Amino acid sequence: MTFKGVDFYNVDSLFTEEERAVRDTVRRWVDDAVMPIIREHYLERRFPAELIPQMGELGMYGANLPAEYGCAELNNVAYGLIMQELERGDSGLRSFASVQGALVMYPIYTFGSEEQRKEWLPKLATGEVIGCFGLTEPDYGSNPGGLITTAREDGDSWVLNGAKMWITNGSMAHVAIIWAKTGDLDDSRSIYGFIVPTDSKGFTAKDQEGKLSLLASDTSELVLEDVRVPKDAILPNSKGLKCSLMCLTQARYGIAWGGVGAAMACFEEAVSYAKERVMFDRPIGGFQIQQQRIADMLTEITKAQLLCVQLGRLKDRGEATPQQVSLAKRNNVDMACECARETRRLLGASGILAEYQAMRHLANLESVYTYEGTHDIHTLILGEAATGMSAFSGP
Ligand code: TGC
Ligand code: FAD
Repeated sequence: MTFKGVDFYNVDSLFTEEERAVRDTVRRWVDDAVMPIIREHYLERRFPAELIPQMGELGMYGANLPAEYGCAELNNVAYGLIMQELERGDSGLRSFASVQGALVMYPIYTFGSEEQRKEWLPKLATGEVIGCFGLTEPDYGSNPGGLITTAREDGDSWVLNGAKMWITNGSMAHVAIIWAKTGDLDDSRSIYGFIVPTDSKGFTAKDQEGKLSLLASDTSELVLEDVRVPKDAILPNSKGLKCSLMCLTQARYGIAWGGVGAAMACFEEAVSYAKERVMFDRPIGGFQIQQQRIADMLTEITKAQLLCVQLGRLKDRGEATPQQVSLAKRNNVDMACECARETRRLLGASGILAEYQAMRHLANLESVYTYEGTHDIHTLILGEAATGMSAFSGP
């Protein structure tokens, strides 16, 4: 059955014809190619790698980057709608595209040399090359400025040492963007991004075992032991923590849209089940408690949709701030978690089955709540924006 969307406020009328066409193409593809297989992949803990080339053909990787590098050169609203539809299918799919586009292609495009752009972007755009982004370390999650992976110059090479944790696409990737310090470990201004082929000697990736979330996604630990890369592997304009945080802003923007997609999938499931499931001689959708659940979901999804459109328009005008992106990521992922949780509850015992979507989305969204800046970190970012006082470090 084709997904019709949740659109209580005619948000559709805020999109251009091209934006709607992009959304509808991805929507159909998710219905046809993802929905029939995602449950099986999730239960078997496998990312649906067979979809990677199709996503490339449809222009889903780095879709807001220029056509001269093989990208779709869409505006940010159309890009966001792609993320929305992918996450309606599964957060793992949106994660894959987010990492490839916002965390691998964006830094190469923004901080790389022209040679690096020409070498990597076209192959990343088709999915022929898969990338991952290594910022988080075992002891540096919310505070990446403290990272201790090092890159030291040695003749014509850089030599990298360190470990990265929780890396999406880590075991599948052909290339990793590794953030490392080139100078004093106390100085986050010495951080640079490096393009590291994953078949380099000394580079290992190990699957993160025991996950109960994002099962249809590859999450890995990376270890770099004297990994030697040529001098020109450094992204020349990536100096300082700020550059890695700029990448996060791109990914967080897509996640804000993705949250809407996951919430819409849950809402549709809740309404459909509420109409069909009969208890006490009537469909449960006729009971006030279930209607409250549905009304709350509809309200929050509608607010989140409007937030995304305005954020996208601001981003297209070059006016969106990282703090505005934080607000949308924080709100929309939390909102999606609530929708998934309430749908799961509305479904009663059926809600714990993989046959329905709610529990899968709920489990996934618990990761989305944590990655790309935990909900708490975005709270502090907004607190600082509002008060001018940073609560990150103590007195
Ligand atoms: P702070 O002093 O605040 O900032 C350093 C410089 O960076 C600027 N800045 C940003 N610029 C662009 N975008 C952002 N989001 C920015 N945030 C900060 C800032 O203005 C400053 O610039 P300047 O010119 O003054 O030097 O740095 P801090 O060390 O105090 O850290 C701030 C904090 C805590 C907000 C930051 O570290 C943070 O965002 N932490 C959360 C870490 C995080 O989100 N990690 C994500 C890892 S990647 C991931 O999770 C991928 S999931 C993939 C998937 O599957 O989808
Ligand atoms: P911690 O930073 O240890 O936080 C633990 C708790 O303390 C949280 O509740 C947090 O909100 C809270 N906390 C921390 N600091 C403060 C504070 N100042 N005030 C109040 N509370 C605070 N990283 C990558 O680099 N690349 C990836 O591709 C990637 N993919 C991921 C995929 C998955 C499935 C997951 C789960 C994570 C991924 N990450 C990735 C890592 C992710 O970004 C981190 O998990 C996240 O930034 C939080 O770091 P942490 O888990 O170390 O938590």
